[in-house]
Amino acid sequence: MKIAIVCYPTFGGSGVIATELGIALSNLGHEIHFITYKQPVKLELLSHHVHFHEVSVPQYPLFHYQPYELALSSKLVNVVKAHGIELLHVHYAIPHAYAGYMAKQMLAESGIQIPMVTTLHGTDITLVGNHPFYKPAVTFSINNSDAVTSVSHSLKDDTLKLFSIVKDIHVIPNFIDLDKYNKPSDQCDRSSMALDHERIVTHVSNLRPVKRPGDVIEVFDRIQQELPAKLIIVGDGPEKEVMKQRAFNLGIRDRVFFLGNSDEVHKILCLSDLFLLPSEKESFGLSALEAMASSVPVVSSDAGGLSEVNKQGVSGYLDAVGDVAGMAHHAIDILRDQHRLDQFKKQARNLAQEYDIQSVVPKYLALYQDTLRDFKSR
Ligand code: GMT
Repeated sequence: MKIAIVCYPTFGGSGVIATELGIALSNLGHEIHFITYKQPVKLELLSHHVHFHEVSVPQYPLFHYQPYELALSSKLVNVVKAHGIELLHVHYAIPHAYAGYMAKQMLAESGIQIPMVTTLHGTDITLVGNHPFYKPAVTFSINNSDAVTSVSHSLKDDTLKLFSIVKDIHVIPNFIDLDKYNKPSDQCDRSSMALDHERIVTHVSNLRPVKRPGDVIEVFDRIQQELPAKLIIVGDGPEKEVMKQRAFNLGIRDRVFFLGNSDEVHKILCLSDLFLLPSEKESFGLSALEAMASSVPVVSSDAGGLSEVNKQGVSGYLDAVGDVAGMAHHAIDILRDQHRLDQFKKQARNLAQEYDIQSVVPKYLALYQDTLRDFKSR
């Protein structure tokens, strides 16, 4: 199959999933064309099965806002025509589903009919897409997709609650390449980050307010009052300086390491003992799954789809959004006793196996095949 994938090329989960999906499909012999404004961070190797088409938006002084959707839909038209693409898969509704719909209309004028699958990832529904300025366009482009998927049941429910959706939404959960995350912890060099007797707590995100990064510092502060520990923060974003200041004010700045963005998160998780994810909203929580796959238990909020991934008392614990005392209590409970920590580590890895890339990618393939068949029979 020749498939065009539209995504954000950044460190965000939607871009990671889109890229890993494309690579997995190409390994199965499909021809994949990534269309976005920069080469996706996880796309290291281009091969004859994997292509990248850059969307450029020429600057023009008249435009206060540069029209990315226009450039993207034109690029889609050109790539579909030049490479005989059979299906579009757009990740993140805004503005990808809208641009995809426009491309379909333009292609139809040239007698080319092509189906579009839209995958909803989270903030395109719960945070941004729900804004009245965007809502009609998001509703329209979801309803006019040929198939729609969401990464969790919770996100599907939110989509149906927040928008007037007439389309079926298929839940296909996010996935993980378990082999990449299976390094035994005794093979990870912890000594660069902590002393032997210290626990390592980790948080990975885009450090936006929706992740409640301030709670990460608050929870860690309570943990380190009870047991020796270090905190590693991976990622970059608008709350980073606030976090540093908070850590400084609490007198724990020397115990908190900000590593910035990294495409080697698996190496950092390998040396971690606990993962914190206290988000306000989280449709799935791919970073929590990455932690679990690395045998790292998760203490998270119970927002959105997190309870579908992190199981209470098995892979870690979930507390109400903002309940930093509860999260700290649960974190200490896991970290205090080595036997208990080992048990949680094992259980976290076992649960992550439900989301193995090998079992989830075929679900997308089956959906593509059904969508193409229905589309052709119309
Ligand atoms: O979390 C973010 O702000 C990034 C965002 C994205 O689009 O990359 O993440 C969303 O999609 C991920 C992949 O499906 C999910 O794992 C995240 O839970 C979801 N984020 C939110 O819902 C806040």
